[in-house]
Amino acid sequence: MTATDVTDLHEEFDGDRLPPGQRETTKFPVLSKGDTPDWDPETWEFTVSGAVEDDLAFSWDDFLDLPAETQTQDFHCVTGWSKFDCEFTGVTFLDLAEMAGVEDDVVHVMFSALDGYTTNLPLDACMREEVLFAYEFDGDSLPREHGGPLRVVTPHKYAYKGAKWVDGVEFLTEPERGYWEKRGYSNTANPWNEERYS
Ligand SMILES: Nc1nc2c(c(=O)[nH]1)N[C@H]1C(S)=C(S)[C@@H](COP(=O)(O)O)O[C@H]1N2
Ligand SMILES: [Mo]
Repeated sequence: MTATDVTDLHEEFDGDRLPPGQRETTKFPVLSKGDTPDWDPETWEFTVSGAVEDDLAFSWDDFLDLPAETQTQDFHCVTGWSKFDCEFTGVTFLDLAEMAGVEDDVVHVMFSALDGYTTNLPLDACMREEVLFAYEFDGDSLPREHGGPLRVVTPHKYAYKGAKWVDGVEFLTEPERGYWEKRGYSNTANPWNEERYS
C-alpha cells in the first residue's frame, strides 16, 4: 500500500516539524497506565455509539474488511519525545463517522479501550484525514504494547489523545474528560502550543 505523507501538518500549526520542547528519538518508547490488556480476536468487538444514526459493531474480521489506508506520520509524546516517519495503516475516523452518520448536535468524542483508558477530543479535532484507527505499524501488525490490535493515532495532538487497545468510540452532545484529562493533562493537547498540562 502506498503511504500518504502527512508529516507536513505542523505547517498548519505554524510550527517546526519538531514541536517546542520536544527531542527526536528513533526508539519507540512504551507509555501505558498499566499492563497490556489481553484480547481475544474471537470475542473482541469494536463499537461506535452515542448520537449517531446507526450504532455500529465490528468483529475483528469485519474491521479488517473495512477500507484502509497507510500514512506516514510523526508521533509526539507529552513527556518530551517525538518519533518521525511512523507508518500506520488503518481505517480513517472520517470513514467510520460517515458509516455511523453523526447527528447534528454532536460536539465531542470519547474513545475507550480494553485497559479502561478513555480519552476525549472535540469532534472537529477528530474529523481529520490523519486520525486513524491503526492496526499496522511499519508494515507489521501493531505491536501489542503499542496498542495492538487497534489504536488511535493523532499526530496533530500529543499521543495520549490516541487510545491504544481502542474498542469503542462514543459521539457526545456535551464535552467530557477522559482518563488523563481528568488528572491534569491538557484537554486540548496541541504540541505546537505546548499544551501539556492544564
Ligand atoms: N489504552 C491506553 N491508551 C493509551 C495509554 C494508556 O495507558 N492506555 N497511554 C497514552 C499515553 S500517555 C501515550 S504517551 C501513548 C503512548 O503510546 P506508545 O506506548 O505506543 O508510545 O498512548 C496513549 N494511549
Ligand atoms: Mo503520555
